[in-house]
Amino acid sequence: MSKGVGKFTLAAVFIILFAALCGRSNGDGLQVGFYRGKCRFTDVETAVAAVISASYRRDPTITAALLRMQFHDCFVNGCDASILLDGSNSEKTAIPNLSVRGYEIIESAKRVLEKICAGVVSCADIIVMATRDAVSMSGGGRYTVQTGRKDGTVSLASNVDLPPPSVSVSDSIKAFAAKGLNADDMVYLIGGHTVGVAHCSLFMDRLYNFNNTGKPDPTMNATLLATLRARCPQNVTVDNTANLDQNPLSSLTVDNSYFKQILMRRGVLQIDQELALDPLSSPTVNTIAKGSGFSAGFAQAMMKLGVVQVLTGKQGEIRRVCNATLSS
Ligand code: HEM
Ligand SMILES: *[C@@H]1O[C@H](CO)[C@@H](O)[C@H](O)[C@H]1NC(C)=O
Ligand SMILES: *[C@@H]1O[C@H](CO)[C@@H](O)[C@H](O)[C@H]1NC(C)=O
Ligand SMILES: *[C@@H]1O[C@H](CO)[C@@H](O)[C@H](O)[C@H]1NC(C)=O
Ligand SMILES: CC(=O)N[C@H]1CO[C@H](CO)[C@@H](O)[C@@H]1O
Repeated sequence: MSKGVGKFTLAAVFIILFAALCGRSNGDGLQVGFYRGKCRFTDVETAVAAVISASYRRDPTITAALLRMQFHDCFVNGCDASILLDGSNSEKTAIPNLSVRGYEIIESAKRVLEKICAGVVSCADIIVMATRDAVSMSGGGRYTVQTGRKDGTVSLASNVDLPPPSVSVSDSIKAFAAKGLNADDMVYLIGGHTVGVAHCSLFMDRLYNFNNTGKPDPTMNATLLATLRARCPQNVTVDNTANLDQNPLSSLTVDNSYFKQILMRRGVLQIDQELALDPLSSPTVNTIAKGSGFSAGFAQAMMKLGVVQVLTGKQGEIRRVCNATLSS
């Protein structure tokens, strides 16, 4: 009995020590409505929504940009806006960042807030609020987000270890598990590929020379193969893009259509197709494609993504502009 308690206490001490050493938690210190009453008479979430709504009306592809931004920010060093920092060797400069877009949208929301209540709202929270707003404007349902994140001060290209498009489902599950996200969370989150595009260079191998066979990926739908080959010819200097959700009526909508497409072997990236084929993920893919639970499941997974290794309380800082730390 006492031995059991001793073990438990020891385990608790280790967990606390570990958390203290890392200095980062998954969500402790965050709350819904953290900014209520903290920005004069302005409601912070309404102010962010106004900026995002105006941007969205000009360009509905911002939803894809913001989703990818939140994924990259939260996956690399936690949701601390480190992806926004400029610098000769910052995360932005790493190869997978080459095509992350939307920095200007976050910066303009920040400018609006700084004018009303300077030094109050973190860039890390703006990313999460802005993404939530864009998802709801794109038909994905509105979810509640917790706020109270602080901005990080470190951004290193060498910290960027995002999974490549050829990642296997089992390795991807491991990468998400390392962030406290389970296999179902992963499937829902990669469902973010229901909007947005990928460059030909990231799936060319599947069209012409899969796994050095000199042939296309046998798992790709023949109709899709022809379409994508036309869009991505060999030996050209331009790097075109193709929609990740190959249902043309739904490529700007956050819904379960991506999952229906991958069941028809119409996944664009290797990981997209593997999700539907691998027994580790295919049951969840089937459930999402055939049911009505995508919005709720995606929302829940986005909330979990938004609390990965956040800085709160006395940790971190509130930047004045999102591309630079206070001391730079
Ligand atoms: C194993 C995990 C993942 C891999 C390997 C992966 C890979 C990729 C790749 C290669 C692209 C194309 C980039 C380009 O051509 O410039 C892309 C785009 C995108 N990804 Fe993912 N991704 C993953 C997970 C996620 C997650 C979790 C989300 C969000 C919840 C997400 C959202 C997006 C979006 C929205 C785009 C389109 C961006 C745009 O149109 O600007 N991805 N992803
Ligand atoms: C690629 O080829 C290697 C051996 O040439 C094989 O072991 C591997 O399973 C192949 N991968 C895929 C995804 O087909
Ligand atoms: C493209 O270039 C490669 C050499 O880089 C060559 O082997 C191949 O035949 C070319 N393909 C076409 C379609 O021109
Ligand atoms: C391939 O895609 C077409 C639509 O373009 C679809 O009708 C067909 O069922 C798909 N094939 C498979 C094997 O799912
Ligand atoms: C959008 C963005 O900031 N992209 C950067 C990614 O990294 C390269 C350097 O490798 C920069 O030139 C880009 O500006």
